[in-house]
Amino acid sequence: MKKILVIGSVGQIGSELTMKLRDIYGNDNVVAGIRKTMPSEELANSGPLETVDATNIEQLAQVVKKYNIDTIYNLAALLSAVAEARPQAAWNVGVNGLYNVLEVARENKCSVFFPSSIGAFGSSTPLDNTPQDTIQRPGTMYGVTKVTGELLSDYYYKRFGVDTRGVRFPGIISNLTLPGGGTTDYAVEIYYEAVKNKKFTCPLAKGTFLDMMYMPDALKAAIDIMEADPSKLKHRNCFNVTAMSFDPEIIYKEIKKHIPDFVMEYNVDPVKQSIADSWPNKMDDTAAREEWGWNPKFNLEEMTIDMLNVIGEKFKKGLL
Ligand code: AKB
Repeated sequence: MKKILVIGSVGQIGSELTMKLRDIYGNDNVVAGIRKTMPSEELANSGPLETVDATNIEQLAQVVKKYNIDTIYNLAALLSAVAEARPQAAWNVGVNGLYNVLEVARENKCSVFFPSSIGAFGSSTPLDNTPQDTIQRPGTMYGVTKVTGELLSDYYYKRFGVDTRGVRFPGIISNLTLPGGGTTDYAVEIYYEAVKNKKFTCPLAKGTFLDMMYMPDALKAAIDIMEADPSKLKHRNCFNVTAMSFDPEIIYKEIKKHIPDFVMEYNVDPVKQSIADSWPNKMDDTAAREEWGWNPKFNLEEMTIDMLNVIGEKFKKGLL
């Protein structure tokens, strides 16, 4: 049985991924790595919990040795908009943190999952049907950390044989833990505002198309790539994966089908808009489909029904 460490297990993806991994591999085999944010009761009580700051290599190595970890999911990162406000911190967590993870993985023979992003592309990338292998010259610190992470991960595989694998996540939409400081966060916030206030102010302009994915598919991608037959992988770091592409008008109209009096207005955030304009409209994820059977389950219609049900229930119970 795998022995897994999730670094960043209270974040948007980490909080759900840790619980999913515990379901699959057993509670005791999945260590939740936390830093400052308090974990939920469910996370804290269902399995081992350790303080792990990826920028502290001694602490990281100690936890890996203590639990005989063989697989590390490194989810520690600052999202795109916040990384523009704090570029030094974004580099430290995103690159120095990953370097430590790779070094500890090399010494302890661990596999490593690295989440890259649509942010690894830039305005000189072909933005429609963005190929798996293409120009990557991002203009944001977030993108710089992601491209560096992809290269470092490939290097550790080729040079040291560390089993590194990863995907380029699009915007992830979920209903448990809110994202913080991302450019695609609007596609989560719109559901909460539709349920709570029937009104949403969108920070991205009409016509801004971006790749998106519902959390159950994101968890599946992270787990399936780590379970994939290595002999079939021509790429490793990192695979384009997408489930849908829409602009603010399309998601607004989809929600309006269920909440007819929902209204949306625009107040464009220039930082987020310029980031979004440099990202793909839609990626080509053929390599992931061919090399490890990537096949997302949720489209916009299905995701919207599920999001509105879950958030609606929370609202009725006074939990929002
Ligand atoms: C962000 O918007 O920063 C992230 C991402 C697409 O990587 N959600």
